[in-house]
Amino acid sequence: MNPFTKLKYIQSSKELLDVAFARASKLTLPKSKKPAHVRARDKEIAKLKKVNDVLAFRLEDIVSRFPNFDEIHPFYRNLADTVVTIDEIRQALASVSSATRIIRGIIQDNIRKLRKAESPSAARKLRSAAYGRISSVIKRIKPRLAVIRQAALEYRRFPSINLELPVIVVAGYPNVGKSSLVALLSSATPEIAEYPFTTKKISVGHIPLDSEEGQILDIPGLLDRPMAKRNPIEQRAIAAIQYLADTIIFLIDPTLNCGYELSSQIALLAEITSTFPNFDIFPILNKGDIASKTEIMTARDSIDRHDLLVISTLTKEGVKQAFQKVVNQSEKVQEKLRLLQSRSL
Ligand SMILES: Nc1nc2c(ncn2[C@@H]2O[C@H](COP(=O)(O)OP(=O)(O)OP(=O)(O)O)[C@@H](O)[C@H]2O)c(=O)[nH]1
Ligand SMILES: [Mg+2]
Repeated sequence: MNPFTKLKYIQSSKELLDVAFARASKLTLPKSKKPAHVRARDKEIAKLKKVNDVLAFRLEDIVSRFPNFDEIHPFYRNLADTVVTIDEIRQALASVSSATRIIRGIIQDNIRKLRKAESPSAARKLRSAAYGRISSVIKRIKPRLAVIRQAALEYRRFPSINLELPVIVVAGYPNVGKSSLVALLSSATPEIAEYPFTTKKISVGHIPLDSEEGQILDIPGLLDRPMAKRNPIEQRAIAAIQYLADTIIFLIDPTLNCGYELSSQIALLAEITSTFPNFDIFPILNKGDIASKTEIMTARDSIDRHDLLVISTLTKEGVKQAFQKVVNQSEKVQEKLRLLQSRSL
């Protein structure tokens, strides 16, 4: 499950300061017969305490809602790293923590001085000097907060994947029909379009599997290139394969309709197979409605698999049967299903 669901909307540095100062300025103290300068001191001290309560609480809350990156599932750690690198987010969170401590120090320092203020104007001046210093501390962490805000926004939207249920990942070159297949088989509603790299994020669809439940993952398209050259979007696809897949449907478009050569798609298949040698990988030919016999034959010959199934997500032909075959033949999927069934007995 997504370890980032506790993250909330994070305020900008300006919003934080505005709220803290506004709360402080609304404070009213009970009437007292103390001398004017003592009343002024009390009031300015109360304001500073309020600013401290609001800022320290909110800043600590931001930091505490992030999980420990060392303890989360490696899939989510890798996924997070593709948005904002974990080093960067850690440094940003550390800056926020140290800003909280600095603000506390400023406030304590000024409260001490305020206790000795001898006139209302001296008290006001001290309080306003503290506001100035606090503002500059918060402004200094503005870029760090911006990084944290962006991360929180995206991390929260990560798919929630239940690793106790079987996971079937649909991989392949861009534009071969991965999202179309996932949409056809499951509850997911991924975007489908005639251009490559439509899918930029992983989405999960739920699907009934032999009276249990399975998950089918739509992932971004991959190009045939070395791992080090892969962009963050492709890295998400790799993370899903590496850490989540019980089995992989490798979709191939033998028609060139996707805009990529068959040979490149096959090279990618070979690369995925050699990178993940213990994985079940099922190549399937899509776009059977427009593929010629020669194209299908050439694809089967090139992979040296003459039983390679042909489907069409457009006409739905062969889709259900191919999927069932994958489920039946995948050892890891069957293992998880057996475990689920034995538990529900
Ligand atoms: N003729 C035909 N077109 C298909 C079939 N499956 C998908 N398409 C079309 O191929 C294009 C790409 O489909 P998507 O499902 O978005 O492909 P994708 O692999 O998810 O693409 P990316 O997310 O960009 O990697 C769309 O225009 C689909 O309508 C099929 O079986 N037959
Ligand atoms: Mg897609």
